[in-house]
Amino acid sequence: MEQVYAESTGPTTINTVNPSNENKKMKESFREKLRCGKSQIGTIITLPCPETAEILSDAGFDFLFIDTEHAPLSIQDVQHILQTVQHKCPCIVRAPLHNEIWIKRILDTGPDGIVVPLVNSAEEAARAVSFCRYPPEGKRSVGIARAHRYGEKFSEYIDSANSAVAVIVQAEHIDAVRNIDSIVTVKGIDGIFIGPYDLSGSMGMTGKVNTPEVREAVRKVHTTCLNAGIPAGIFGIDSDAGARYIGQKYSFIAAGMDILFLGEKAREIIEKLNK
Ligand code: 3PY
Ligand code: MG
Repeated sequence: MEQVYAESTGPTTINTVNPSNENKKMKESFREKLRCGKSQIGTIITLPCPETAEILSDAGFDFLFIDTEHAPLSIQDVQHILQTVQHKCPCIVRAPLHNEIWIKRILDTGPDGIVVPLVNSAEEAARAVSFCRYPPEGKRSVGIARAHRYGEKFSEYIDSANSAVAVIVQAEHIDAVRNIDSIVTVKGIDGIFIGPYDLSGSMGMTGKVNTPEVREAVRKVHTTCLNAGIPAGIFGIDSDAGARYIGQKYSFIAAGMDILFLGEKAREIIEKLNK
C-alpha cells in the first residue's frame, strides 16, 4: 500500500519507542513514514478485542487507528490490543478529547502515535503537543509503564519518545478550517487528520460529508497542510470513500471500521443465503 509522495523532509530516527520492536530488525515507524511522505492505509478499531485487531492487521493494513473517543475501549483494552498486534502493525490511538490525563495514560501504554480530536486553534494544538512531549519540549508527565518496558527501557524510552511518537491533531470543525493557517505552524505536530463527519456537523450538515461546502472545507485543510509540508490524513467510511483520497497526496487514510466490516459481511451472507 506504500506510495512515496515526497522526498524525505529530514533524517529518520531509529524507532526505539515501540516496546515490541526490541531485539528485532527495526522497521520504519509510523512517524518516519509520515516524515518521508510514504502513504499509509489503516482502519479504525472500535471493539475492545485484541483478536479483531489481529485479524485486521493480518489483513494487510499499514496501521491501526484505535479509537477511545467513540468506542468503549478502556486504557487496558488499548494496552491489550497493542500487546497483541503492535509488533507487526503500527498502532495510533485516538484520545477521547484533548485532555492531559487521557493523553498521558494512553501514551504510557506505548502506542506509535496519538490522535487528539477536535483541535480548533493553534493554542489548542500547542497545548495538545505539550501534553505529548517530555520536558523541555512539553510537559508530559513521567511514569513507568509498558511504554518504558515496565522500567527496563526507561531511559531509552524517555530519550527517544519525543522524536518517535507521532502527534496527530484532528481538524474537524469549521473553526479549525478557519484557523488552519496558524494550526499548521505549531511546532511538534506530525500530522493533521481530517474528520469529515464532525466537520459536516459543525457546518450544520451533520453526516453530509459529500456536500460541496464540506468538500471545499476538507480541500482547504488538505491544501494548507500540503503547502506547509504537514502530512495530512483523512477518514473514509468505506472503500469508495477511501479510494477517493488515494492519489490525492494524503499521507494516511483511515478506511472503514471493524464494526462496519463485520456487519456488512454478515448482511451480505444472510442476503445471499436467503435468496
Ligand atoms: C470524523 O469524521 O469526525 C472523524 O473523527 C473520523 O474519525
Ligand atoms: Mg470526529
